[in-house]
Amino acid sequence: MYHEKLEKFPQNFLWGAASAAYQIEGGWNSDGKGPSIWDQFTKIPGKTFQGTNGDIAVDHYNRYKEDVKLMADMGLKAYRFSLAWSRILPDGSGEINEKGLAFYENLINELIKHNIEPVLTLYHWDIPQALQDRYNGWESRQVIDDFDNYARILFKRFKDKVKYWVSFNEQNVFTALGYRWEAHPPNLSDVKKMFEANHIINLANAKAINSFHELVPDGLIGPSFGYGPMYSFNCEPENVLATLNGEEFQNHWWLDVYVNGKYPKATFKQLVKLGVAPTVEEGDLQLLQSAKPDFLGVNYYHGGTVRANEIEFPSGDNDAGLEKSFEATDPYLMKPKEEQAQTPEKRMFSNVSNPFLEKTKWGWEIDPVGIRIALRRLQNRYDLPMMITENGLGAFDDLTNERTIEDDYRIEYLRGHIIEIQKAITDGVDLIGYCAWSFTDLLSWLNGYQKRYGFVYIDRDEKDEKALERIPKKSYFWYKSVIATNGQNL
Ligand code: BGP
Repeated sequence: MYHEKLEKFPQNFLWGAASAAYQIEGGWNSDGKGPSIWDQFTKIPGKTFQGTNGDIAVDHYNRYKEDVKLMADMGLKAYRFSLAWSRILPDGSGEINEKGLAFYENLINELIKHNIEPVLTLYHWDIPQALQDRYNGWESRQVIDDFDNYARILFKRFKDKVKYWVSFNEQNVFTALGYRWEAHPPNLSDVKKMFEANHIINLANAKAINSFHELVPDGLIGPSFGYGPMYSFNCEPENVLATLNGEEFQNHWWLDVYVNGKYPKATFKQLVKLGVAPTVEEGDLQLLQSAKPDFLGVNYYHGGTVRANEIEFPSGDNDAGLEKSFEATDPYLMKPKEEQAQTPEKRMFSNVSNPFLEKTKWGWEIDPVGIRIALRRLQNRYDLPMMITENGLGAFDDLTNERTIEDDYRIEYLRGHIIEIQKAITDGVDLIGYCAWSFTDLLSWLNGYQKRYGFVYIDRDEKDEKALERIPKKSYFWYKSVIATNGQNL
């Protein structure tokens, strides 16, 4: 695609930055907050880097005014943050904790006072521990009403102040890490449970979106999906087919449900054969189809490269052979054949490294062009307005003797991605805004405080909170000028 001249960013483009409650707030039991699954999980030895947790995090709960002031001085147009469900409903349902709600109301008022558009995420991974204990959280259909109740409290309270709402953050990531890889709470490795919980989350998402449209007709709501476009390793047709499978299994499996209320057929059939497909009850698909998001939130860090799996399957490998291993004919009653069922993608594709891309210190591919590919593919397939709700570089930062942070590498990363976004806009993509991850440094879920993403340095480390001083980095001043010139000074 050739453009003689790139188009300007739209007027009112939302130049933003993002965060999540558990990663910044601290105050884990302040003012009546109940524990979330993360409060419990991070205390299990060996689960997080050097045993770090969000008990204090970067103390945003007590310092939000200082943080909003830094946003205002930067000229930030939008700030995406999440609410901790257990701050508002310590028990998950029942009595509202007014003090918890007041914290968010004050934060929102402070943002509005400084002309910063709040982008409110309902759920960024921290379900109340009480609901986990009561009925295993997302594994039970009871959670659908409880989540809706929580969401409705917020819709009613903030409908006149908040226009942009995100329902779920990276459902693909928290279900996989929580139910398959034992890396997030609830710390399980059970693929069947992952697909079951995921389906229930889809229903909770749909129900809450319907409530939103009833209660906040002028607002916009959508999920934030962790999207990574799939590339074929090469042009060998088997690999191209595998890439199709990869895109379906890793991405369309969620996005098709959000937008069209349907699971992609090929993947669903595979899961049925393996006995790990979710239980779809009567009425589920109608609910899913009734709740279309108004926009798609896109979290982009990197994509993935795919080729056909070269593993040897048992002789005569085919679906007939596979089916013999099941005891029942009703797909929902089939017993998963362990090894196959725990790795359902094995027959569809395998992930390989991309020789053209460099990686961050944590092994994440750096691929600015991928953000343009992502936006183009999503626009074509779903045709909804989009917002980049996360994108950024995790890096070690050094505090110099002059107490500055010269993070040119972060500027280079962000600049590269923003240029590709501008190209995507010029291509015709409908993009509302861009929220870099993150505004201040914060707790990386599993990587402690040393993996930093912020425009603002927070002077603390794993062992010592120190004074939690806020120090704007070089990238802060760079982004300030990007915003001031609406993307002309990159
Ligand atoms: C996304 C999450 C964010 C954030 C980011 C960086 O998946 O939505 O909450 O953590 O990734 O991840 P990490 O801290 O693991 O580098």
